[in-house]
Amino acid sequence: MSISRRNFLKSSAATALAISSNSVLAKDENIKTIPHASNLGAFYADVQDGKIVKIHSQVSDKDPKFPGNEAWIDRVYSDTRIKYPCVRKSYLEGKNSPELRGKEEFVRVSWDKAMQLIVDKLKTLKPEEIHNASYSGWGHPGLLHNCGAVAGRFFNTSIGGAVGTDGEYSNGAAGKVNATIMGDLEVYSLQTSHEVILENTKVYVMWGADLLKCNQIDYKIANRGNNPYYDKYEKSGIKFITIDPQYTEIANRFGAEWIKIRPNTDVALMLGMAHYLYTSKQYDKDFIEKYTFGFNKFLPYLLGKTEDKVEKTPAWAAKITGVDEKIIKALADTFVKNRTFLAGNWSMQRAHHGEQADWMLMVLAAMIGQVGLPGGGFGFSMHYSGGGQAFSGAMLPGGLPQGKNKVDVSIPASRISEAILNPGKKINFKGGHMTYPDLKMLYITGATLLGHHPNTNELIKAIRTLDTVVVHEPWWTPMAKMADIVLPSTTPLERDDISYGGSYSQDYVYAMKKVIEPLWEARNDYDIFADMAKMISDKAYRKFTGSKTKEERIKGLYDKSDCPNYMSFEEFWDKGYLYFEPSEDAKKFVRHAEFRKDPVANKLATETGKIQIFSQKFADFKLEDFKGHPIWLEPAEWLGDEEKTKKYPLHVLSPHPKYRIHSQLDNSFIRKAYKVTNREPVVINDEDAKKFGIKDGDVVEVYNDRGAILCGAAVSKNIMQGVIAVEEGAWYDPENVNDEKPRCKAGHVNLLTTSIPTSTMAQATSVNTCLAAIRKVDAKAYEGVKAPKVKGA
Ligand SMILES: Nc1nc2c(c(=O)[nH]1)N[C@H]1C(S)=C(S)[C@@H](COP(=O)(O)OP(=O)(O)OC[C@H]3O[C@@H](n4cnc5c(=O)[nH]c(N)nc54)[C@H](O)[C@@H]3O)O[C@H]1N2
Ligand SMILES: Nc1nc2c(c(=O)[nH]1)N[C@H]1C(S)=C(S)[C@@H](COP(=O)(O)OP(=O)(O)OC[C@H]3O[C@@H](n4cnc5c(=O)[nH]c(N)nc54)[C@H](O)[C@@H]3O)O[C@H]1N2
Ligand SMILES: [Mo]
Repeated sequence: MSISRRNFLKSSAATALAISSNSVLAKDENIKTIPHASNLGAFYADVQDGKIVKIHSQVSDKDPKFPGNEAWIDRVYSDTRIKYPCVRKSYLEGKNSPELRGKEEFVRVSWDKAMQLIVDKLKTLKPEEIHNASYSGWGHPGLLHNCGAVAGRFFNTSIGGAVGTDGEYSNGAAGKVNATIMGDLEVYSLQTSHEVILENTKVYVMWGADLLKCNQIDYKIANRGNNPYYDKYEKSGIKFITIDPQYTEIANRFGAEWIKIRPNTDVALMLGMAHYLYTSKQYDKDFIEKYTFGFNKFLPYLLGKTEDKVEKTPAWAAKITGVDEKIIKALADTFVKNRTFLAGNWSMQRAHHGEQADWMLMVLAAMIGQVGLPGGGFGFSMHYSGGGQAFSGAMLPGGLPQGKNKVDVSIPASRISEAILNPGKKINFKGGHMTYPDLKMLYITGATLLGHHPNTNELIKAIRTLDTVVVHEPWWTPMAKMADIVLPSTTPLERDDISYGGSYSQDYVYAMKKVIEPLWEARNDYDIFADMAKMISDKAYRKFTGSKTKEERIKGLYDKSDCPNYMSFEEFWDKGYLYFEPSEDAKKFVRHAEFRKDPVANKLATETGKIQIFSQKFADFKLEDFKGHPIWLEPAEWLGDEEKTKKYPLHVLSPHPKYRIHSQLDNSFIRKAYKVTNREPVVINDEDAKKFGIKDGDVVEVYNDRGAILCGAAVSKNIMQGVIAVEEGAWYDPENVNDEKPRCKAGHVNLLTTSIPTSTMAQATSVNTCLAAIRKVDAKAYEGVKAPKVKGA
């Protein structure tokens, strides 16, 4: 994933500026001020007597009020730190009893013992029997200690590899479609710059894109550099429209017109608009002819001349989406008559048939005809990692090479539980087939399967059938508690590293210096893997380390970039950062402009070199739920299903958390800013709350056939009726572990979500396709998640 997220990087000239820090340098000579950086931004840590006493932002942080970094102190010294290597009791005694995972006590062991247990187990297994679920990368943005990279390198260099994950949780559906349509994934590509938007855009559509919340953190180092632009957006006179079941904070700030759309029905809305643009002859015929392929194959479907005989009129779309027919037409009129930018989100494709959403948005944009014009067209990453910021063009330090994985089977992200439970089963995937391997071991470094994966009860059932589960973690997360062998990792503040940010601007390189010595018996993932490689063989050790020290690696990464041309490593390491200022040209970047200028010389990397409204490749897959052009398909659970909504009347969304990185920070003081009754809030419309007899601040149970969670009610007018939202990432905390499907005290939403795939093509996750019911309950006060008791500690 880290590679695809960077693939837009094309090196060009860059200027580097060394600017002075605006940080308040500590006056007290007993205090050392040390630069560090994380997904939450770059900062200085003040250290006194070996203890962190204060965190303050670096100059690159354009919104130092964001509380995330401050929480590092809390997190580093948290009671939830894993202090020693631990092994589940039965596993240590050789009885295993996998069904006791998550129910049994842990026993403290020595590092040697813990690592020997793992290495002995690895020697009995084939690489195809090990699932390395260290996917994602949110574990750590450092270029050396990136959790996924070190784990991958260990498996590949020491034992030939392991089974990975195919497709991601972020863009699982889009990731299997967009490149065929546009010749580019689009979701991780450089976006039209803010300057261009401010100068040219008249109508800005936040198609579910939460520009503020989602941009607070970065896949690399956050700079919150979009925030000053939003101050300008506010005063720009741009008309903002938000198409979202929720009225977000940024929509409110921009005074956006709110189109309340039923979740998972965007494709119908887009089809209704397309139909209207076609029949009112307002669509851009010239653009369609010159830049796209297959409109004539899509048209019969739009006009009801294919098997389904349904004309996709605005009236038809109104019934499905809940958006008035007149409004659908008025929106289409507005889009086509003004310079309009469509900012697509990612959560609408994290739903059943999510493949269709991105595809149809691109078709609609093509019909509007502004793709490649300044401030027009579409972008799928304006809400992510500082999308819209100008790219510096600098060649930055790269990452730790992972070596070759000889195992050629990866499990589609939505299918992990099913794969564990059904070894040898054959399924459709990417137009072909795949067969599930016979998994025996689950290995996790820097991710939390039992946090991010849908349908937690199904997952736990699957995990309790495996032979061995290993987790490296700094904290006692719910995933760590479900393991057999738990290794205490250092937090990033306990080791040296290097990284850059933001993901798109790529204008700062940061020294992530060790702030304090590792606490308790915590060790770096890198060193743990190096030691285990040595226990496997001297050759494995040499391959893993490349016969280099960590210091040599960090300096090596720096030296192989543009950085030394501007600052010596020593100066950089001392100062903490190096800045490359993006050029004036970079600030004028317009996505797809080259293609628009000359679609022959700059043809897209697609079947025809044009935008594929129709793809023969996809049509040839001959699948029921994925065709040669975008189509509307009813989701498995939605508000338009009269039967299912009788029992479960509310659509559950699980958006990304405002105050966390997924599950990270749920063990910090930031909880106080948003928890209700110390549990995850469930946002519910005020009329719905009345209907269900719920008041703001009540403890409620949200439940369906898959599971049940306790939440604190947050009654609001900023969510439409029929929809509730529980942010993903609360730490799972079962009431009674011996129940078959224990209720969660903390509000971990994935107990409710479904693991059905988006389609038989992408097999991506569908977490936003979820119905549930709600009721007020009496419940004991909740104290929050605790570390388990460990024998011998
Ligand atoms: N319902 C629902 N579920 C979702 C989503 C949704 O929208 N709704 N979104 C999905 C998406 S897009 C994503 S990207 C995933 C995110 O899923 P994850 O990436 O699994 O989420 P995090 O909670 O950030 O997990 C990172 C873990 O790494 C640990 N960690 C941090 N530093 C280190 C270190 O140095 N070493 C080690 N060993 N561990 C470390 C943290 O403590 C944390 O437990 O969630 C997915 N799940
Ligand atoms: N603060 C913070 N920022 C983050 C993250 C985080 O954990 N914390 N995670 C990062 C990661 S890994 C990712 S993948 C991205 C995720 O980016 P997204 O997936 O785009 O983010 P979400 O918060 O899930 O959803 C954004 C908005 O989409 C709306 N929405 C949900 N369903 C629908 C629908 O069917 N139609 C429409 N039109 N709107 C819908 C929601 O109400 C919400 O307001 O965010 C990144 N940014
Ligand atoms: Mo993500």
